[in-house]
Amino acid sequence: MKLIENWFSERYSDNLQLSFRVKDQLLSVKTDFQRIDIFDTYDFGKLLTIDGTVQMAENDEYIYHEMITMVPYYMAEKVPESALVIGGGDGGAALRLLELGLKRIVNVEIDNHVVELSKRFFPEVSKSFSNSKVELIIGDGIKYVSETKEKFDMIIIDSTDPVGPAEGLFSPAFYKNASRALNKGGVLVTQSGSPFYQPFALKKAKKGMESAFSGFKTYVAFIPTYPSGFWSFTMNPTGSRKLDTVKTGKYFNKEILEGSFKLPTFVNDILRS
Ligand code: AG3
Repeated sequence: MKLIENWFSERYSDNLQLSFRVKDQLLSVKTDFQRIDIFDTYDFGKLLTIDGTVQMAENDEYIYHEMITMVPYYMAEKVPESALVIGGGDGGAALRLLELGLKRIVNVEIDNHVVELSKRFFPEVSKSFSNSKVELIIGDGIKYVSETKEKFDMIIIDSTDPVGPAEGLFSPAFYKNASRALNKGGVLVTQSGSPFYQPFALKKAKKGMESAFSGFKTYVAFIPTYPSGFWSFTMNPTGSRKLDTVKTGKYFNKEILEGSFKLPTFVNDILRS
């Protein structure tokens, strides 16, 4: 008989948290940047958390990773061939970009431990790093975009929440530098948090985007392991290209490409304020 039940909880507010029942805690490490934990959960498979916040679960990572890559891929004015991923140390965004046929991907992750642990515990996701089309740079994405001479068709900011190490990735200065590294007609997209629990994240992303481009576009997805289960992404506005067919993912499809830009009133209100 099992007498002890173990749970990992992410706290959303003082009065609410989401708890995952865990079989085991596989690892806990404090790096120079953050604390990383890996759990083996009953319902979502292996779970990666950073500073107590869920980053990736085996059983629903496809939603986040499809939505942060496939939507912008089809919103670009030309078929994208190159991409810069900032963050994304698990390799999940790079993996989906490879599946879309991109020829060159530069992935700048600040914390080597995220990459190493993902290789160890999430080999199916992080296998992208062994593809020769992917160049992995361990370094500061903020510094990288301010120095690089290279230009990309897509820039994907796959960051943690805008508190702590990722805060600078939501600043107007960062968006300005990043926009300089974007080819004409290209797409820059960032994860912009839970509109319900983190309206400040969405507002910051919107402001940053507006400071560097002529406006912004926000789209949403259902992600069960993230706060409120309802997540937002924000990108620069683009012209459209003619799309003959659109790949169908496990979450993404042709209807989602259009429908995910239709926002509830409370989200429009955040974006207007
Ligand atoms: N990066 C964004 C996760 C943000 C989740 N926030 C939270 N749980 N409070 C995900 C990394 C996947 N490549």
